[in-house]
Amino acid sequence: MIKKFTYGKPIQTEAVVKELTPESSRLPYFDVRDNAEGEHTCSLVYPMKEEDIVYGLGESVRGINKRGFLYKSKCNDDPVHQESTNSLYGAHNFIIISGSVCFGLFVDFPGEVVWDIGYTSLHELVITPCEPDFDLYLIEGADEKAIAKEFRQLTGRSYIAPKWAFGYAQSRWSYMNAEEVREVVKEHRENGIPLDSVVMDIDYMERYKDFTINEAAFPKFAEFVEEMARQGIHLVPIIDAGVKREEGYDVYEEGLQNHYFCKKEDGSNFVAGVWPGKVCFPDMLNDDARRWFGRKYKLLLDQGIEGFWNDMNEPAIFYSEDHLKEVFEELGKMKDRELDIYEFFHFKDLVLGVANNDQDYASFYHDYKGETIRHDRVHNLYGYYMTRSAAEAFEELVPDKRILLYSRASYIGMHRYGGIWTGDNMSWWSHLLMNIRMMPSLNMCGFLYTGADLGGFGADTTEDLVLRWLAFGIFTPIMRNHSALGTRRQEAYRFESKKIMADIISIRYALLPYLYSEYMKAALEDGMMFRPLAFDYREDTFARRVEDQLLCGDSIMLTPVYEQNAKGRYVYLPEDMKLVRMKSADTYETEVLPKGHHYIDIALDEVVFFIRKNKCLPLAKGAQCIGELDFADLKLLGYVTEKAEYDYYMDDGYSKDYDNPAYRMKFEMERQAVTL
Ligand code: MIG
Repeated sequence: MIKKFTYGKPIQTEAVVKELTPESSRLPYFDVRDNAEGEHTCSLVYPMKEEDIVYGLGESVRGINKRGFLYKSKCNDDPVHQESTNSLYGAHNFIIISGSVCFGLFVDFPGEVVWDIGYTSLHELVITPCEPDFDLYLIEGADEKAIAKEFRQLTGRSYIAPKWAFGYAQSRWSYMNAEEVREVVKEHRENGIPLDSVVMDIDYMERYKDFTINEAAFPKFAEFVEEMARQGIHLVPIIDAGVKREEGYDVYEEGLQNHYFCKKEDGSNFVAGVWPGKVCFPDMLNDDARRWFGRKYKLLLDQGIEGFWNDMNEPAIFYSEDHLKEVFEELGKMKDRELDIYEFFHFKDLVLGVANNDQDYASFYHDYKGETIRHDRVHNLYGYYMTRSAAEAFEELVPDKRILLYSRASYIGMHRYGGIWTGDNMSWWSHLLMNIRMMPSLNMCGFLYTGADLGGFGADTTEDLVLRWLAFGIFTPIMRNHSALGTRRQEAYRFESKKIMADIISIRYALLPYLYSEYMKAALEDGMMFRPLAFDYREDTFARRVEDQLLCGDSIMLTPVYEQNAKGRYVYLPEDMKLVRMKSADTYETEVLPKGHHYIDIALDEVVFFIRKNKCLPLAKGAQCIGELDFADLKLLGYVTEKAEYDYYMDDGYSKDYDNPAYRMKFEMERQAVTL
């Protein structure tokens, strides 16, 4: 049951797809506390009981249980984020409180929301949207899964990626030219490392101009796209939010003429510095500008491209033209003076504060639904509407085909238009753990097509980290190895253990019929592919405490290793389960283990997961790319004491008639006798 409560006059976000009449009664469970006089904001206060767990907040730091920290919903580009970072790239204002009572709460507000979840006071949850105008949706249901499902029905069906986009993707900032891309593909193929796509970072463009191609580096682009396609490879170019300010560049000129760019108070275009140099930001919130920008993707679609990633759309701002001027003036005044230490710190803050500056976010405007709205008030919608711009254009340009699309910034509602990768992580073990813990909360918020940069983006990775991260990444819908400019190369073939990497990656392909089927069912039935243990084993006290194991789909439980030099790990089994230890796509051992605590050895060259009781999953033979995977040659792997049934979903991976019953099949497994 969903109840809507409206405070003040909220700006519409279009996160919600159902119309509800706001309640006239008071919001239950919470106290509404007015904050300091004159501020006109209020906080929602909930007294947490000892046993309450708070799930949710999508893309954010820390645990599956979000208690004990302060989070801010504010799309933020922080490539060296860590445990103490309050905001990441997405803003996902949905939580489920689970304890003596169980309910969900969605705060639909496009500006900053502060979530103090037992930070100021251990047992108090205090939610503060930075303006007094917002919609609240309170969701009650039988359990966490039912609540999450209702929420997803409220916000609409999740984006569905094409099947090929479930293959392994290799990325790097940047592969500089066609030769380098060919080399990457060749190395994968020669070393038997499966691969479905190569991701093109900003250097494929001509001086970082959206919808251009650097002809010198990628001559005859359409032919190159085709050459790759013949090898089973999709190229996935990046699109940045900012449009280079350059006379004669058609995208800029058109935007200028039609007033499609975000403007300052005086009506002139807001100018920021990002990769292309000086840029203007298309007003993605404006219907006309959005339609215009979306249609630009056609240039690449026409050359055979079938997938994109949208970057820098928080939007990230290295500096603004105006603010930079001010900073230089301040610095000028300091130049020949002897600075005391505090003045020196001021100097440092000035310089470091140039990027993603709050003052800048409050200095440009959108033309949204006929109103002029200052950016900071709708900040969290920008990446959402950029991705929507592309998705709506695809719907119009290629209505019968799924196009791969994922974004860096996001807000709930964007999940209908594209997936997200979780932005710039680091090659840190703690970020592997963060990736694991984030999967359920992302799924809860509708982001099913998602994953982190495997191996870590920033900093030099290590071989064992890549192995362990791949061993987890084979389960996440986006399975992309990506790393930053200047860091150690981390393509699988660069390492001594490339044979092991090939085997681990090939396990992804063996499991793909299961993983794709589970993903599709989650998308079509508003379910969660990744769940905390406690969502399925509600009454189990230990399951409620587990922070580093996940249910993945209906049949299996994951117990990834995320610590360096670990030879294995402690695992909690909430019921008897069957351990599966895979060494490659077709080599595995199994063993039934009783409910309880175990220490499980897991070597660097293995993938371990557990099959739940009376569950099974289809297993394919490996392949070098999805196109070569034989979906007709499956075998069932199960743990059956009585009977197991598997609901299999399989389609061609391109078309959109998702609800066609021909895509559904039931597999049954009786006490180890296999019937297909
Ligand atoms: O300021 O395009 O998150 O994946 O490699 C960095 C270069 C811009 C940030 C993205 C990252 C990408 C990088 N981009």
